[in-house]
Amino acid sequence: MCTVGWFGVSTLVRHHPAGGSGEAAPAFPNVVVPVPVSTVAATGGPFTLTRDATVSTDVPGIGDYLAGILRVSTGFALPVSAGAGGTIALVLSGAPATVGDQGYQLTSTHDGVVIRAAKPAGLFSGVQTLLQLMPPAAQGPSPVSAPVTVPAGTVLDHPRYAYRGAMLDVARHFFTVDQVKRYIDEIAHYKINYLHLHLSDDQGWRIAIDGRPRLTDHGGSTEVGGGQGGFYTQADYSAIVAYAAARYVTVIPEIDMPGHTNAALASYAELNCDGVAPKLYTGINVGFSTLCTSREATYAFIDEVIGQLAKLTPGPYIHIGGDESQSTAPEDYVAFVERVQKIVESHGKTVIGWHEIASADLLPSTVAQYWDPAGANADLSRAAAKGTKVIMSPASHAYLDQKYDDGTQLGLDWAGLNDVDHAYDWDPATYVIGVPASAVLGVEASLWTETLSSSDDIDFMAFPRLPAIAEIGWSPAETHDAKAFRERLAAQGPRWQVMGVGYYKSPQVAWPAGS
Ligand code: TNX
Repeated sequence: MCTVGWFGVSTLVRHHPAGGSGEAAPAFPNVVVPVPVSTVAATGGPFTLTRDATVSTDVPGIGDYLAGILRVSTGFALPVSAGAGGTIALVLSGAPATVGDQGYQLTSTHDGVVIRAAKPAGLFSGVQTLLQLMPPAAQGPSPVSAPVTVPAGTVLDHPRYAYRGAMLDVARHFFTVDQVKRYIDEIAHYKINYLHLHLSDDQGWRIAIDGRPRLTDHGGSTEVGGGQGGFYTQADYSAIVAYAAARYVTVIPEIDMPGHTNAALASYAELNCDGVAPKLYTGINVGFSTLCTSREATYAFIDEVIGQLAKLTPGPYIHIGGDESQSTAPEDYVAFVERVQKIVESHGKTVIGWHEIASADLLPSTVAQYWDPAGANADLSRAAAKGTKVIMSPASHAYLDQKYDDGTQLGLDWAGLNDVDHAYDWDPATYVIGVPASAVLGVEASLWTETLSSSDDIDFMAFPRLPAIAEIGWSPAETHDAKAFRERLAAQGPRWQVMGVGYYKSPQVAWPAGS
């Protein structure tokens, strides 16, 4: 049987001699996104999953996750046991030191697959690679008769950046817990390890805060276009956090302030300098709202909100927004950011804010998230020189809400059109003048939802660009190659097809027939 028969990507059929054995090993297939640090093909494979296969694991949840997917697609029992010795073995020892905390080593032979890592997060990433090395149907919703194979070889892999995020705006349009879980599953396939939830904006407040019922009853009651909105109870939110954690994704809650706050201002009059609550807002213009930065009531409110969010957040970060505060005087803005940083710190969390916060004196731990396509920002480079870490989300490349081309029905285009080649065509280490490679914590793909209201809309805008940003965040700079990336991406098409993930069939990619 042909070991790489399903791949259908031209470069995969190249063969090269295997060192010394005299037997030819097939080239390792170029199908994994993000591309691993190194892949070496071996002879004697492939591994074929059979009815009597077992999974052994040092981390029960990861074994169950993998077996759960493969049971659905094969109908095999795939019992999961603790320890070693399974046909597929997930082992927390013996990995080379280079894998670090998030990497892994995957070895596949005729007899089985072993994934080794130092930490569970690494094992989970190895499992994603394993799934992508199997035929697409292995991730499908019903049993298939075709064999599930894995090419023989070794993958050694670890991320370029520790932080690889995806942001979902649940404020402009509300998305249910199940819709967010669906997106978590989708991003986890590409080794994204942070989900940033934009929980409040002018058009809606989406998280219940004890003692502040109007935030959700009133502030959560609408969305862009005037729909009914919605919000998460704290139990809902905890369910999202737990679901994400089981996929090694850490949730970062964002409460955007002092601008982008009309929903809060409409809910509590005391947050307004004139003491008058504005009407709810369902348009898409920005820059008109601000919390009253001179009122103590504002800081009491923020302390309550951040305090409760901190308790719901096992991860280190709370995002305070800070973007486009065009209705806040610059000196008030600076004082506000400096004070809110301390509130977040007092609740034991680290601040992330959009890069405008760099006009303030930042705490050493505070992280700035860069969004401007311009690639230069004096405040940010000054902060970076003093040690501020930066997450890169330049809108022209990493904003998944921007249109692919002139004909794209969904999305906005203020940062320019952004087809997949363009989404992939940048380097976080050199993007912002004055922000050196050493200051870059990672990357984030942002999905704003002014024009998006369903999971189909999310899928269409996120795929295939989210994998482009994921690869920029994970893979070594030396592997960056647009043509090779397009080939890997093409191999994802059939996968999305079987998983029911609708995607934009960018003409830049030679999608296999039928995907
Ligand atoms: C800019 S850049 C925003 C969002 C919008 C988005 C639409 C930044 C941090 N904020 O408020 O939703 O553009 O593309």
